[in-house]
Amino acid sequence: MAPASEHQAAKVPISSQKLEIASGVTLLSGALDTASQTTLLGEIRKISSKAPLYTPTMPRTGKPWTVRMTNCGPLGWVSDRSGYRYQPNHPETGDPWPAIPQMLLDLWDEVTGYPAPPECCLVNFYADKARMGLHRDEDEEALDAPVLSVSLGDTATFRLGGLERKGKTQSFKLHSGDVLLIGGDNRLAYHGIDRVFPSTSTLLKDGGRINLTLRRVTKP
Ligand code: MD6
Ligand code: FE
Repeated sequence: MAPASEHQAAKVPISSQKLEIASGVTLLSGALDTASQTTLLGEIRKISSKAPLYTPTMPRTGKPWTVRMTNCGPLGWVSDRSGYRYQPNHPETGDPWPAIPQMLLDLWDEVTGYPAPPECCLVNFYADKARMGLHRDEDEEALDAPVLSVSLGDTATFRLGGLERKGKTQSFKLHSGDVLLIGGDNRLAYHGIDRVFPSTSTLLKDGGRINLTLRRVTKP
């Protein structure tokens, strides 16, 4: 066993297949191998048993999202009639969010090199018809940190636009085990999920897709 003071190699083996989609937007295709995906899924199941997935509602209209959500980390991102915000407690149980699994903290360090850990890991669950409209991740103060996303389960079409809502967009698929980084010039780019393709992965026993987004919220 290595002494605790010695540098420890990240426990998550990541592949070197890097695709630069746009400035500051990098797709690490197939970054997590099947074993890591299974381990991570087990961690997410533990999180959702303590902090159950719930159906958030849209600001103002109160319309339900098609995606169900939960969080881990000191701060969770929530959406309800009064708006979007980060808060330390689950909106339904009132409990603090569970901790971010160590393997995700290691992945963040390895992939982002950011000098402080993520404070939020938003867990999005997509059943068959769920989708996510074009949006920007803009509720964080630490906009110098990228957002790191991990996809598990069924394949989805990710749409990436630019800094203006009406600008040109491109789309590409996200597969189970893919890691996507959005930062730099495009940290505030519009993006969303057009659709999920059922039965394209066997990772989730009952199908569907999980996406995790790790964010640094406050300035370190
Ligand atoms: C999703 N992802 O993949 C939704 N945001 O289901 C996001 O909204 C996202 O993948 C910021 C950075 C990367 C992302
Ligand atoms: Fe996003």
